[in-house]
Amino acid sequence: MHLGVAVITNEMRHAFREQGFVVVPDVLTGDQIASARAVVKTLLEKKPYAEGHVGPYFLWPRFRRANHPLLDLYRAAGIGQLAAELLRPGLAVDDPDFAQVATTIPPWPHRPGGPHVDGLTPPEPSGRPGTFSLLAGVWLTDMSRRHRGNLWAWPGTHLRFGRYLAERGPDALLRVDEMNPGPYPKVELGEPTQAVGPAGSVLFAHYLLAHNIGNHDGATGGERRETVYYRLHAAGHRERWREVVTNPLVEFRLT
Ligand SMILES: O=C(O)CCC(=O)C(=O)O
Ligand SMILES: [Fe+2]
Repeated sequence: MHLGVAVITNEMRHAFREQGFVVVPDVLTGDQIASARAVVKTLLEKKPYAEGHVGPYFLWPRFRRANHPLLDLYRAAGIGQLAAELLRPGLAVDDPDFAQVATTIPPWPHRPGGPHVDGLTPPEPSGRPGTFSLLAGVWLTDMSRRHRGNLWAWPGTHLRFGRYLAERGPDALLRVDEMNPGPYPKVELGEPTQAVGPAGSVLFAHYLLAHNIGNHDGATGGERRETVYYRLHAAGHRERWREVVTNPLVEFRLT
């Protein structure tokens, strides 16, 4: 039986720095997966998708109370501590104040035509672009195979996007009209890949990484994809975002 003692290895840190994302298996125990799926079920019962709906369906629960079950999941699974193992020593992760419940109801054959970056449409109320340090995706359903609603990612684009912003200045991030249709800038994308791994894995992705919602080739009435995303800020990120987006590994640990 799996006991939930995942760690970030040097190889994982290397992959994250080079590719812009890494999948850490065995973060959640079987019991944690089951109780998180029950939470998702309850949230979906309160805000259901339409009968016959196929494709992506998202909820954005806010953590108004200290003990929201998805904040409890974040803490019980040690997501913040794991994420901190990717960060420079001494840099902690702020607790998130919302989650995204991302589901995909099959069949959803649509393949993304290109990627996007989060947090720009719209920016934060202050006008600051909604940058964060890294995305944590907690996988509640099996994504060992591709085409099951897996996230699509364009490896290495976090570095090329960083170079683009270093050349133009960080405020180019707010010129969304120069980044259509994504929004994502016209940097070399290369070939996309689908993030794979079993249920209970956690995907960590760099903020600048090109990514998009994946297809789900399951049958009508088949199991929906369920991911709980947390958008994580390293302590002090909002004061340092201009440095971070022009020097994309500045918050991250070397090995
Ligand atoms: O569906 C997914 O896994 C990705 C969703 C996403 O990229 C977003 O909502 O910003
Ligand atoms: Fe996104």
